[in-house]
Amino acid sequence: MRRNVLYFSLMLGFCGLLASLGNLAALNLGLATTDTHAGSSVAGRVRIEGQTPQPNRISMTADPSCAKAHSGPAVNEEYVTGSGGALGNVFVFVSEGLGNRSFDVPAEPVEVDQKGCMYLPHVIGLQAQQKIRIMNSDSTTHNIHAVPINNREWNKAQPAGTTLEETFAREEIAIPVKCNVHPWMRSYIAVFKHPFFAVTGMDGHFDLRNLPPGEYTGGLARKIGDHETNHHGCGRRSQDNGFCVQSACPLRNLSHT
Ligand SMILES: [Cu+2]
Repeated sequence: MRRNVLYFSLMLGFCGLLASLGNLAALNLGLATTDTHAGSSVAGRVRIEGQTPQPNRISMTADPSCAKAHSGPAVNEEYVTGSGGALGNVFVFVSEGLGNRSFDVPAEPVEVDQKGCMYLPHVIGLQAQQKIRIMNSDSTTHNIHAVPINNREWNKAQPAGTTLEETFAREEIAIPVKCNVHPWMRSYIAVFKHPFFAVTGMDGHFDLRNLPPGEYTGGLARKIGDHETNHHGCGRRSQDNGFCVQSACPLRNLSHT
């Protein structure tokens, strides 16, 4: 049986980020090469080197119904970390190498819920023209407002228990989403023109599956922390968007057996 093995190879440092985080020690965000999977798959792990930032508490006193939905204090998801410096909520994607191929748009929508006046999940990846279905499981009204640069802006009031659907026409990494009622509510939507993207879990792990054979360049995108003052490798435009995007991480197809 033919076995395509894609091996994730990249240079730490080249695709690492260095950021100063206020009173935190310098933070080095890099990728660790990990798994080699049978089949056309590229996997790895994103982690922070150095001190792990602690999440800040969110005050929801402005809307008691939001606070009531949490059994303990709510915390922001700017940094979602696991053991060993694992960093979640990072987009990993193919940035070059797919040529002029076009890809079907998935029929299934991507879903995001508003629960406890937070977005679940906090970051969302989808393909251009794929539907995003947004629920409101809360007992309060939200106002969901996407603020893109390359796509149409939309801004909709969403009463309790309702669902709405939207799409984005063009690739954009990433689009801030906010709630005009609850200022702490923030989400980020990355729109890709192909299906080869992933969001790291709390363990920092990602898996890009079903890649056709070839050589690819990869990308990383993550939210810049509010207290970060130095963002190596991030383009100006990305910073304007509140995101750090790096698009030159080599993903090499090392073997076909
Ligand atoms: Cu809200």
